Amino acid sequence: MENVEIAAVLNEVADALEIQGANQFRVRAYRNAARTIETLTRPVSQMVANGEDLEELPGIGKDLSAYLTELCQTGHLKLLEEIEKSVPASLLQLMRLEGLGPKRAKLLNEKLGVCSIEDLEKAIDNGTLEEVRGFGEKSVEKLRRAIGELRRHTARFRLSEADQFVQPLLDYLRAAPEVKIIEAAGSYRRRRETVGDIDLLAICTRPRTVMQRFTQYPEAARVESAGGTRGTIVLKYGLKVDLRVLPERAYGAALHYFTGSKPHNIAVRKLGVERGLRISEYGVFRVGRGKKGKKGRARRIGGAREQEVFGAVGLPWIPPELREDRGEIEAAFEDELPRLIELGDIRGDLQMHSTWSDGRDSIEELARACLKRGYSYMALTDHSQAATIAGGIGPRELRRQWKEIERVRRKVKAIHLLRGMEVDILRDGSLDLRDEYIEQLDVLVVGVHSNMGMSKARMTDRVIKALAHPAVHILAHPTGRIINRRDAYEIDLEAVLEAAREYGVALELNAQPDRLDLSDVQVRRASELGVKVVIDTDAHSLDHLRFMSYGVDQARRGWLEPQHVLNTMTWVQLQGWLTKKKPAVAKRARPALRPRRKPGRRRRAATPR
Ligand code: DGT
Ligand code: CA
Ligand code: CA
Ligand code: ZN
Repeated sequence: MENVEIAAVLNEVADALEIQGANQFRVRAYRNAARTIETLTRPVSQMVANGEDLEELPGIGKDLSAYLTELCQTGHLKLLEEIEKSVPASLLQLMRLEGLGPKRAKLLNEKLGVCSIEDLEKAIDNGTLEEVRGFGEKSVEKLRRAIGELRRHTARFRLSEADQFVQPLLDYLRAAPEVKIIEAAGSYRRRRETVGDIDLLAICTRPRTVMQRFTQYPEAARVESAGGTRGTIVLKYGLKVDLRVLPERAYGAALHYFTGSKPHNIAVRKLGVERGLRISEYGVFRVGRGKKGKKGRARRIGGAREQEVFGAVGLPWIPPELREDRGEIEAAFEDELPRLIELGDIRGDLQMHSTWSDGRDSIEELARACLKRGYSYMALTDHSQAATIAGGIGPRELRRQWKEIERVRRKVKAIHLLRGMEVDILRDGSLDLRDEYIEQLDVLVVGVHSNMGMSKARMTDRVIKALAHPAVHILAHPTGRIINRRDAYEIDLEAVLEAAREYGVALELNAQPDRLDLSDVQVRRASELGVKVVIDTDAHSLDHLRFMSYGVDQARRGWLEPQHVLNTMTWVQLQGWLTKKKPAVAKRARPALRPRRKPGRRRRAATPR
């Protein structure tokens, strides 16, 4: 069992308990445990198999440790089955709707007998939902939207989810000596933010043996089809995987074909036709001229390697991330393909949260982890106080935090630790921190975390007003979308980009795999307009720092080169970029400042107002 599956079961237990009205502490214990498991770098099942002590993990006590062991060994949890007897599964499904927690789901069940999303939809349509206390016109509209979103979104998997399942499967298949080459093509190889299914391609000495191994994969829930060279399984998690075993001479052509995208393939095939070539998943063929209208014989001219496909139509090899027929073929002809950014170009991470707000790890741990990743700088950006659910911190705590930052700076000298904050953009576009504090930050990240339902015009004004503040460096997660869960808020991104350029603000490409905000197309537009992009992990734990690779994948899909990205700068360059903003703020902030204290006299931290 994979960690995400285990975490999902624990969350189900918590949901079910909550619907039953169980003790809040008990509910929270399961949620915390789920979070622990989710962010773990090693498979719990492996720890169980090794007989390791699970109680060493944070938030895992004796009971939970026993449940985890049971789950890993049997794939089931008796406890959940017991609890679920009294809670219909469809009611649990209801809670996947954005904005509908266990309490309200339970209320709907009791008042209207709503047991499923279909029931809820009926209750919305016939107006009975609005009669329930606490469900005004607005929240009903929100639920209607949430149902639409859930329906539209659930068919695809996030790339990070796919990674969790594809990598172990590849390892499993590679362990067979008959497998010479195996790799994943399709949208997975193009690093799309979500994937519909996984397309594996292989070269094997004994296809049947490998196909058998594939269909016997322990994580498969069922086998949809299995032939001599082609099979399809569905993993327990719901992800569908195709495997095709290919002859060596066609491998490159098949890799190109199954990597796609379809529009890219069609464009390349058309180029082939213009040159008297037939390009398919079987190879590249020169079509002989047939006599008297008859089709001539086709002669194979390539197909073993992907380069041969591109080369046949006069193109250089095109990186998979660009293969969307968004101008990559034209650019390749002109020899103007971008020099795409790589993970190794990243020199620091400028958004992360520590235990001071809603992060899980301390500043020192974060600093050491960033150093280990080879970064030369990093910014700590805990939430400001308006973000109450995210443990936002006020000025008094901020001052204490700065002392802690000083301490860590002295201990972890090899990395430049920037004093930052992720400050809320309030409803009216003002910032959730006074200028006298803002002035003392090295990096100011701003973002919208509340009132996301505003009209497009108001939201756009709100964000642009914030960007106009002279100290702002970075706009975090500019559209607010959460993949498979929440649509972007209404905003005129083009206008925001124009403002960002005018005010010299960088736009974030938030690398959290469920955000990836900005999207590939948006990030490309930003760089076209000359707006700097910053790829941040927005890490809430040490483990999240690795999400940088997802940000880089998305940036590559957006044609970004290193010079488009703020955090490829050297420390000296970055310092220059950051401090450009300083003088303007200092001027604004000065009137609010108290008289400078005399050197040598200690003063206590300012109290928040
Ligand atoms: P997905 O799975 O929805 O995330 O997207 P893909 O791109 O992986 O698409 P998929 O799995 O349906 O097919 C894999 C690749 O096979 C696709 O990217 C291009 C190629 N392909 C599939 N159907 C066609 C087609 O009708 N024409 C052409 N030219 N290529 C196709
Ligand atoms: Ca696919
Ligand atoms: Ca497919
Ligand atoms: Zn944020």
